[in-house]
Amino acid sequence: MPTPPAPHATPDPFPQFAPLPAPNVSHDPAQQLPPLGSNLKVLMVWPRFPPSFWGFEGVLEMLPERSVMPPLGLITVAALCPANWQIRLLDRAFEELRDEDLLWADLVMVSAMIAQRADTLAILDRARALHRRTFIGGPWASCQPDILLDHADHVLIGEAEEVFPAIASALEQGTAHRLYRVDDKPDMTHSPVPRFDLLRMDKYTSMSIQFSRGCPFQCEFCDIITIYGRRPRAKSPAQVLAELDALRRLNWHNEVFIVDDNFIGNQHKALALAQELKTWQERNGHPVSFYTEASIDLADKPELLAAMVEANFMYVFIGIETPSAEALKGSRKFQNLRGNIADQVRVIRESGLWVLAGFIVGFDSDDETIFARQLEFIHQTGITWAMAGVLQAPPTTALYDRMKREGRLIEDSQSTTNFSPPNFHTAMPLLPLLLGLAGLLRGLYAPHAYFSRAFRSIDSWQPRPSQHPPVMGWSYDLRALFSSMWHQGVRSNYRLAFWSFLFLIFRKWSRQPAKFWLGFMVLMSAHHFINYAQVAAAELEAHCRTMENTSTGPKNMRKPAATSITPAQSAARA
Ligand code: B12
Ligand code: SF4
Repeated sequence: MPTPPAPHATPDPFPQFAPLPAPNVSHDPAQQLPPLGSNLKVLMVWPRFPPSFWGFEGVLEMLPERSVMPPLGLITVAALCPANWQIRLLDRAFEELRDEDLLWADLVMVSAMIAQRADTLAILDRARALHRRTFIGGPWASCQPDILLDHADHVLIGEAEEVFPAIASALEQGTAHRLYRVDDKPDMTHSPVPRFDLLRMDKYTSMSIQFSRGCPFQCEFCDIITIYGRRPRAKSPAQVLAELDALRRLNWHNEVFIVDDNFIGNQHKALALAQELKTWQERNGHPVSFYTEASIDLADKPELLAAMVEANFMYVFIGIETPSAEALKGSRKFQNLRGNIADQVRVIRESGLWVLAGFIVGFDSDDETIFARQLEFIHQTGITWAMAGVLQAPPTTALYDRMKREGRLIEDSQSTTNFSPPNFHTAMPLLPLLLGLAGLLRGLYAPHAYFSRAFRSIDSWQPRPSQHPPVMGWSYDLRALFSSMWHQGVRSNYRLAFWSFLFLIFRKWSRQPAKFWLGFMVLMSAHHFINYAQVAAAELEAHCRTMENTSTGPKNMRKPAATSITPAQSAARA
């Protein structure tokens, strides 16, 4: 067992900000557990994810890092803990959890999203079997606390900033409750600098910071607005710069993901921050590059776009969802109906931000032509990293409530990802829906389709001189290049496409550092997208075969009509 780190003397978690107002927190008074005493030993555990497009597992195979991002929720809560608590953080992406680790701790704290369900329950159950006290919070706890109350001693619904200091002393004194529900959304100008020092920084390809929470829009399937609210709240630029300074002190000089639900939710605050970030970058020699998430109306804000580019944002994730106006209307994603999406993507790219996007099939108005329409749209816009999946109705959302009202909700669904059968009875029968999605994935990630989009999107991307890719050093870069040549150029089944694209990068972009960097990143990520799409498609098809073979398949099961996309059609399109 490794020696646990010495107790960390955390400074006052709110060093430079005003005192907190009293929070509106309610709790279940029914049961209290014994005191834990002071000087607690706390083990914070971030559960393992199943593989997904988001995990970039195929890229991590070729790099020394083990995960794409750290658990920002846990290190934020760590900064709210009393200074005399001794905290260890264990990330299950690359660390085993041993009984000794659990036995060391007085309190095991877990954060999770629904996608981490399996590992989360396993961790909580193991801790309980070893008589350890457990506390869970995060997005899953915020939307399905009842499930978690059966496995954890304490559950927090909502955000921790304004309440955790009081909960911590209640844990010490034995007055803590089992369930806390925080109704007020905290003022983020009181958020502490997260405890980045608890992280094994060399294990991550990017760091995360958060500027704002919440989103002003009202998409029916979205739980951001039910968990974090529709009124965007933000930290002050000074707080964000303090977090970046903390990362600098820890020698971080790679990408930083600003994990906001919608970075431009409050465009004035986003602009003010971007301007401050530009000055910070210039003062510090552009040590990091940024990426974030934003709504499509970013295209209509030239001043904000320019400021983001000057601050060294490189790319942006946008929830495009579907080319179907009917589906956008039906799901109340009105902001995507105000312009021509293909043009908006072009504007953003030509303004200096490369675009990646999310796509969804399975809306009530979708018929079996949707797969071909999605493929066509994504091909035309050249969106290379297209995160396509099936619609789910996350608990707490308006869609969840509607499905319940309409008697379509599958209450005991175990679906955790956008490739699991939806947790409601879809309007399109399940079989063509899942097979259509499988065909769409195969079409999108056929090697030639992927590299064709990659080339067109990078070619039309117009980075500015202010954009500086992160500098990792020659030895890191060479190691990545050789590893990629070995895994992709020698061992993969798309070798030819790999070598053609590699030569293209050197021939076309070797004098343009930003394009050269992105070209290489997109090349390496091909290993993830191409392989994972095949795995996901095969799993969907296997699932469909099982459904066909069982007489008790879901009630909306029907064989696909000829209009659904087949792997052969999608390959031909590519
Ligand atoms: C970064 C991120 C990711 C990263 C995760 C990597 C990482 N290490 O974090 C990546 C890109 C991999 C990812 C993937 C996915 N994600 Co994600 N992601 C986010 C995002 C944008 C930011 C997370 C974050 O850092 N937040 C900042 C911290 C500070 O906020 P927080 O975690 O909520 O923490 C606060 C409280 O919850 C509480 N708290 C948190 N933990 C704990 C623990 C204890 C003990 C206590 C007391 C309190 C507490 O205190 C904190 C401070 O107030 C969130 C959106 C969001 N606003 O959070 C979505 C979000 C978490 N993701 C979500 C989803 C759905 C996914 C995907 C399934 C998407 C998909 N379509 O495939 C995938 C899953 C991948 C898989 N393998 O299956 C949902 C989760 C919904 C849910 N109810 O579980 C969210 C909320 C966004 C959304 N609605 O779409 N995601
Ligand atoms: S724009 Fe994105 S974050 Fe905002 S409500 Fe819609 S899906 Fe949710």
